Amino acid sequence: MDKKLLKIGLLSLTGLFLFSCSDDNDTIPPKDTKLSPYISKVYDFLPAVGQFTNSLPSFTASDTKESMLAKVEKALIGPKNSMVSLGGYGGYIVFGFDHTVENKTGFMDFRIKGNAFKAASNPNSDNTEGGSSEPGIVLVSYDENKNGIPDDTWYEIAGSAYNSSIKDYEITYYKPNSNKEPISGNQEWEKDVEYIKWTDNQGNSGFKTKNMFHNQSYFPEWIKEDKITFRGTKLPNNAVNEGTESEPFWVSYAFEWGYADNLPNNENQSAIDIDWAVDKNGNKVHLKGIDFVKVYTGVNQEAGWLGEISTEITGAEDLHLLNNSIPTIQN
Ligand SMILES: [Ca+2]
Ligand SMILES: [Ca+2]
Ligand SMILES: [Ca+2]
Repeated sequence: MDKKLLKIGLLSLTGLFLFSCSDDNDTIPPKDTKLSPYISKVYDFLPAVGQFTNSLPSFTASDTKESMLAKVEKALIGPKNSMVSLGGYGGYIVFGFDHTVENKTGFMDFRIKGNAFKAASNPNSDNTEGGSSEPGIVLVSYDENKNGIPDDTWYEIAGSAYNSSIKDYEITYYKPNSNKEPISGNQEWEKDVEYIKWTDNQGNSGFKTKNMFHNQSYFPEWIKEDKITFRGTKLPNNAVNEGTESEPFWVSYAFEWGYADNLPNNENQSAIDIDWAVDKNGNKVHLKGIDFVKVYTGVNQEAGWLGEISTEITGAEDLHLLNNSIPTIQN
């Protein structure tokens, strides 16, 4: 027999053997039921006013809410590390997994990845934990009605700053008039200090400044309405000028635990325990697992020329599917 034919014969025999083998073994899951430990779908995205709004992801004149959502999905689905920015206070994203993330008692369950980092160059030697933290508040939801969409009850993850936060905060941003003459500020970088008007329900109001580093519109351009309102819990300001008035050195400090884009992705306390969830009255709830996650920027503050505190998201992961066992923090 021709050697080549023999080889084909053996291969097809092997194929038959493997086929019959896997046929008899139902513990090997078919490929299409393999679960992803990462974000599988993005349901909603609306950044607030910010210097990276309309640029992470980038808006073009033909874009709509749907096409912007598709760009966010392209950036975040799977084990990638592309980045989207939620802009200033209230800007949000809603995403989900292709399975229910289990709440394992005593363990962290999932992690939302961001670009927070720690830096040693803090001029204030009493504070070694400085760096860039832009905490986002996390909400979780279980698909109670099993319809695959996030129309169920949301529960807030009560992180370490929950008790020092303002509940039921509300802020409205007014769409800027692109023909308005910019009002430059005292600092060279302050291109327009009366750029975007805002008011909140605590009696505060002001303008968000446009800086010289980012020239696109800071108001989400696919929104046709002349104002947008965001509601939620507001965290205390976390950025401090550790320099001087003339030589500012802004440090945005991390909260201890329980937020997105707050601590570096490789730190255990950047992970979330579903058992930290509370209902709208602040009472602890016990969820067996969660299908959907919402994150919104939790701080309404500008850090000088660094711009607003804006939560960035680079992905999310189910720690259990990744066999990453992180004991929870007792609280
Ligand atoms: Ca847990
Ligand atoms: Ca549902
Ligand atoms: Ca960030």
